[in-house]
Amino acid sequence: MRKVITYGTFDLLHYGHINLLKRAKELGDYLIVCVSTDEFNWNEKKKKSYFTYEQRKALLESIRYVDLVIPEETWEQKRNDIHEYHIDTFVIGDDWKGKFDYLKDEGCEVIYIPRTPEISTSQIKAELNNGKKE
Ligand code: C2G
Repeated sequence: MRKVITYGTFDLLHYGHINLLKRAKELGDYLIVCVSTDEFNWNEKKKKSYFTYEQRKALLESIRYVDLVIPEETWEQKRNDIHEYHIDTFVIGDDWKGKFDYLKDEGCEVIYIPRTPEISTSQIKAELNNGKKE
């Protein structure tokens, strides 16, 4: 069984996230999504997500491509996760291109998937705040 893992905040879940998860699942048989906790989001990414960790976890667990959702609490946990969950492939959007190549040293394939253009959580928030979209 080929196991795939990906990491992210996945706030205000949108079709860009779904495209990523669909393509990640196509690379294996079992997809683990490591979703950033509220503390990690704020302390490490200066992001305050609209939905809490528990809400974002529940949303991700409802997606047909996703087999398991676990918390992302540190940048460093990826190495350990790969061994603990016997991961074959690490996947993430190409906005992170090159940033996680070191995971190949752990015997894991690293794949950067093109982001879905024209959609992002920050853009959704901005357009709602500016009244561009009802
Ligand atoms: N994504 C995408 N297309 C978009 C928006 C997001 O493909 N239009 C992808 C991102 O590239 C990422 C995933 O969806 O692979 C989740 O996006 P974010 O929630 O923005 O994740 P991020 O804040 O980049 O956190 O340790 C890694 C970090 O936790 C990644």
